[in-house]
Amino acid sequence: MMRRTLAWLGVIVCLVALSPATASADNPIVQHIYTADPAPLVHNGRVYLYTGHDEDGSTYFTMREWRVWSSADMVNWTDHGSPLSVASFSWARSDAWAGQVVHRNGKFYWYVPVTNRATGRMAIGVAVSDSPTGPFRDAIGRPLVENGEIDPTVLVDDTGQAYLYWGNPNLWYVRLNSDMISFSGSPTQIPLTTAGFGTRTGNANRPTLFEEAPWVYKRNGVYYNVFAAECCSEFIAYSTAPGPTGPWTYRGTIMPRQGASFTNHAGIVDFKGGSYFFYHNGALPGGSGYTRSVAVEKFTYNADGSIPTLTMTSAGAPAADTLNPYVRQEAETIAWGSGVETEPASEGGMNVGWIENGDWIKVKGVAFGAGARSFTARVASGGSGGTLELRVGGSTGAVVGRCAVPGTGGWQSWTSVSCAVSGATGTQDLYFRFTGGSGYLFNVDWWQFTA
Ligand code: FUB
Repeated sequence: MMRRTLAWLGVIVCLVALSPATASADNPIVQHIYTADPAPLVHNGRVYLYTGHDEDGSTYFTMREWRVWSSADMVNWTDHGSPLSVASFSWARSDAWAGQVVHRNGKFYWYVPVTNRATGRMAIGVAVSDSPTGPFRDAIGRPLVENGEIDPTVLVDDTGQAYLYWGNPNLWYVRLNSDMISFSGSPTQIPLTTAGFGTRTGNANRPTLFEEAPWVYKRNGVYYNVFAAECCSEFIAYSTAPGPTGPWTYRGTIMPRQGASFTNHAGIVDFKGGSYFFYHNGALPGGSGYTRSVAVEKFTYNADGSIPTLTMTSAGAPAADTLNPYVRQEAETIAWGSGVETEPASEGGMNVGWIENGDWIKVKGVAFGAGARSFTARVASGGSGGTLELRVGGSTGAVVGRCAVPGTGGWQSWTSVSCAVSGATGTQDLYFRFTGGSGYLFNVDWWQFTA
């Protein structure tokens, strides 16, 4: 668990938040676990973010499960837990590495690399779900394709033809059938030419910059292949092509080597009128090449379709929308959390837990409008409870409400508590600050204001 290592970061962020001239950090996107290998998907007005999960203290790519997050505004991210793990594939042994989810046929297909127990080689599996948040199940009960290489990405072309690309050290593609769980023809190598993928020096076995992590998509008739370049450290570069199978032309660097992780891994989507670049680094306390965190930057394509050079920031992307406090919001919808963690809730979804005195959560861009009158939260406590403070202006900013939370006899024994609210108007960041005695105080499942 990361709460101890994150405590000091919370103090720093709090101080930054209190400085009127400085925006508080929103990168990395998730603070309570390490995340890696982002794969965003836009669906029905939300962006779903599929990631790996680097285990705490990992000294290799120790990854057992994938995680799902979603957002309607690019700043507040809802934790949907882990709907897919190595254990979901009966034939897999380990290594829940970088994958991607695509939507087709009314279903969500998640392509992932894992190690095949029988062969000891990396293979690509495919899982399927009716929902972007799962649960996902192994779609075919065996590898979709296996050649010891990793990092699948899928493009569904305008023609309806889908392509699965993957590879390290080579770059492969195969034509997927419309069922998305089988393919036609044989895996084919994309020629790694220096014209197509840039020139690497000092490595006779790998003459081009292509290392791994392809992310293939189409925009305005141009096919983009964004990939991790060179090793180690990696930077993010890209190539373009007039068709899905090439010929590719190297276009240069998107994100230079930065950020305390020797790998990087990109995913790009357009959302609510903006373009967003997801990547990972080692920005959290304890962060490294094996304890990574996913972050996001907003960008604008140049007029000729080229992608500008991007720098990692701690500010992250600006809000693409506001958050409505007058509908039920999940407690695990968080812009920044200090000290808290999440777990599956008995009433469905996830809840925030492991709350101790002084912990806090920021929810960004809350549209209170003319003003909130009261607040209700769904809470549980196997201890003696505490106080849920509502603040604006910072985690120790002005108090606009205080809800007493009783012991409820169990950490999943839920009850609703309400309190009056005064001074929450306009659009501003909302802070939940948790106070009480020693030990864990209470859990929170969801909350809602009334106008
Ligand atoms: O996360 C494990 C591996 O590290 C991924 O498959 C690669 O893309 C690199 O990020």
